Amino acid sequence: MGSRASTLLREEEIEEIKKETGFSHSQITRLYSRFTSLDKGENGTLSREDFQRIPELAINPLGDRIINAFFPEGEDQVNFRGFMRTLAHFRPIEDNEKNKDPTASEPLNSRTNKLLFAFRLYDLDRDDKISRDELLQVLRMMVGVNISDEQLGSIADRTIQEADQNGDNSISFNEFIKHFWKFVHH
Ligand SMILES: [Ca+2]
Ligand SMILES: [Ca+2]
Repeated sequence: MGSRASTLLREEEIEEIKKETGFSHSQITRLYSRFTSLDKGENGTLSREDFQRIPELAINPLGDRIINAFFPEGEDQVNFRGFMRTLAHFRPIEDNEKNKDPTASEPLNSRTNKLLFAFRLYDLDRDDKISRDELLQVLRMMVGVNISDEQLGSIADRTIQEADQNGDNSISFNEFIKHFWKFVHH
């Protein structure tokens, strides 16, 4: 079981993932054995059902959305590399001083990439905009049943009014970022 995991992951693969995601060697091997234990089909990829066995995701109101974020558009399997790339968004933000390579692309756990990840949890149809409907769906999942549709609707309307700058009644990623910063600085 555990030994199968460590024999299958090649050293150079670990190095590449380390560079791409910022996870340490031991984190990668640990997550790899987690990955293989979830991989019931033992084919090196995870399906949506595999993810649904993770208890933390099963009880999270946004669980399905988060699971969705692991899958590239139109695909229903994710390999270890893709799995790690998505997990990298959850790593805490570090001081960039430690990144010696100035030509390296923005780390997956940068503020912008974290916000993009959050944005995509809302943008279900992936048209790069959060519509009123998409916002409502997330609100409903998060607050449960204690708030009436009418109240939720007005929260959604107000949020869109505040964030929408070009008047298309939806929130683009740029509008999302600006709104987010306004929100955290108040
Ligand atoms: Ca959308
Ligand atoms: Ca807009």
